[in-house]
Amino acid sequence: MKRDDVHSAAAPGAAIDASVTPRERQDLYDRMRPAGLTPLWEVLHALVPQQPAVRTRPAHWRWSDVEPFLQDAGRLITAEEAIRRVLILENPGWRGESRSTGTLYAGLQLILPGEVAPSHRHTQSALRFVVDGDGAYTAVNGERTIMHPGDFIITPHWTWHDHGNEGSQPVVWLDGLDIPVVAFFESGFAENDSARSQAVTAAEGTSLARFGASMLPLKPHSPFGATSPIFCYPYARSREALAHLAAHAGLDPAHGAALRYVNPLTGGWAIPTIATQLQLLPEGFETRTSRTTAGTVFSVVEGSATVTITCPAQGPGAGTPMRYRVGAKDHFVVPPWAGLQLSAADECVLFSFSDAPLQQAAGILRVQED
Ligand code: GTQ
Repeated sequence: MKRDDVHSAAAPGAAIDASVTPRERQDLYDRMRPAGLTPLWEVLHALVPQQPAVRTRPAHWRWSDVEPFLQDAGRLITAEEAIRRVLILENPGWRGESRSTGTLYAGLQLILPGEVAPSHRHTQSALRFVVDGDGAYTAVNGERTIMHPGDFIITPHWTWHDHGNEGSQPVVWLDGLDIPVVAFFESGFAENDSARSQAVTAAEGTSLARFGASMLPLKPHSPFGATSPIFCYPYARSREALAHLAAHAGLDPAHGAALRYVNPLTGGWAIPTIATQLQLLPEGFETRTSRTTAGTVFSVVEGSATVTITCPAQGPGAGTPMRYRVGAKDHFVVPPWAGLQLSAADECVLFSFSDAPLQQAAGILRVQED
């Protein structure tokens, strides 16, 4: 009998008992299955891989491909009936599972003038990044914020939130949620509000005035627990900061001018489970290749770039670089541990989110820059 037939999972050099047949072992496995037992040594290499076993694939959704489907959805179902009229950016490696990466959900939500997406709350944390159109609102905890392209808005876990559009344009934003994480923990709760839209109890801009002027209230106050008390980070401010840094403060070779969104009460991530950042690449800037175990969803805000994604040496798509030419309002996914290189054709601004805070908390985040 060949050694490999008997000991498929054996470590090199391991002592082997050649008198045992594969059938004897299979019999044992068959007998123990009804007892709820299974042998680790048959699965150890898959359970504890030497390199990340990545199902997430590189993916690109062109705005010109997506927008007509959003328009069609707008004709065929109301926001109220749908509750949330969203087209999920489903990763080809996770078809049927509503995931953009293994841990993150992303979708594009459309709300037409006059519509309301009714108030509800859930354990999942959500971010909104405004992609197209102006004048819709999100309400969180009694405060509304009017959405402008590029604004980053948080709906903290277990807070009532509703969306509406009292403007004159259709509005589309990117939804990012930790849905797969909460599902993994089997810990999701949700409730519908008795009110269609929650009552407005605070003037627009109150949370930003209280927490977003590099100042904090004199008395301790943390309305959303571990989540940032600022629930709208206006694009105009973030972009101005990045433009200043790009012009006057030098560029990070792997990221250009880049800043992360912060919880001003802790200095930590704005959302406890999701890292969010904005970066600006000057015209012609070519980043160095970087990779991180945190799979990432990108939204192109302005400009255009060539994105080169190189998957790890093992697994589907191994080693062959994928190259996307991306423009404003496009979305793309960089899988965990894939190399990412960006070349800006013209000045380019990118928003992105990942599961880095969870990996950091677990001590498993790896980042590599060439
Ligand atoms: O707006 O609350 O894309 O609950 C998916 C689930 C959006 C939302 C989504 C949600 C929401």
